[in-house]
Amino acid sequence: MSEAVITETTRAGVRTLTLNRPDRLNAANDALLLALTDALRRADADDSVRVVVITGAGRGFCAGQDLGDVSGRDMTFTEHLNHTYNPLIRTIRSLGKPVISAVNGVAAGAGASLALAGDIRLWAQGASLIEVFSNIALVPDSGSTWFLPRLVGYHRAFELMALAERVRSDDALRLGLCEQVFPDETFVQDVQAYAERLAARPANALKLTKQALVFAQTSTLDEALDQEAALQQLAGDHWEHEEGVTAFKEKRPAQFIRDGE
Ligand code: T3D
Repeated sequence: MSEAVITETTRAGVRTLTLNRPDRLNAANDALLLALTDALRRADADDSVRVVVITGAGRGFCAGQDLGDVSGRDMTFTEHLNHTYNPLIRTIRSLGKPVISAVNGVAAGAGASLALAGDIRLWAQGASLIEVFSNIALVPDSGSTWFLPRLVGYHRAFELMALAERVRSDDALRLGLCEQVFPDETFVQDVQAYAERLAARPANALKLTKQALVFAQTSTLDEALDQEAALQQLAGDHWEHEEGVTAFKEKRPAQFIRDGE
């Protein structure tokens, strides 16, 4: 049996996790979801990994829950979400490294949530996103109700969810659902180049920046200011900060990758 998630790591510290059920547009069964969460946790624990990329094999990114896998399941919907999708989304958000959702094709249902959950969202020209849940009379899950309205506002989110409208890449860029759109033909190379650029940035500072941003999304301004002050101490005490300042004074590019890190 082929692996549900293929793991590859480059020398630059980019770990790519490829959902690998291409004949089902990478629709998620439990094996895939648990393998992906496990792979993310491993990436977090591995000091040689500086950036994580999640993408899909074949023409789809992820078509959401595998609908062939639902009937006869011995879990309720609530139990299933708490067992599979929710730990996955929480792991992405709490991961101490940037996670790129590299959306190579259609992202539907929980696959749309996965596409939105990355810290950076890179799309291929031919990619699309569908909050498809209402087509099968379900509620958007895996974080879609949290991510989407923050990006497009309540009303647009409701419309996209109620009508299960397909959002194509040009609209996704306009609506803020992705940061970059790359040509289909060069997507893999463009994502890799982007990820390597990110991997050369100061890893500790990026980890703390993510922590601060995630915290601030549910905090008051006062709480965010306190959190920034605490995290700035951690950043300022780290060797990366000294290197950044020294490089500035010496008028050379900062070197944020050290041997053995
Ligand atoms: O705990 C819980 O269970 C609740 C959690 C729910 C989370 C969810 O994600 S609910 C939403 C589940 N997903 C869907 O409802 C999406 C269903 N798929 C589609 O609507 C369409 O396939 C797409 C719009 C995504 C793409 O359409 P298209 O025309 O590009 O491709 P296609 O021909 O429909 O699909 C290609 C193959 O993939 C096809 O198989 P075949 O006929 O070639 O053998 C199709 O059946 C299969 N496929 C696509 N999506 C799924 C799937 N098989 C199983 N489950 C899928 N979700």
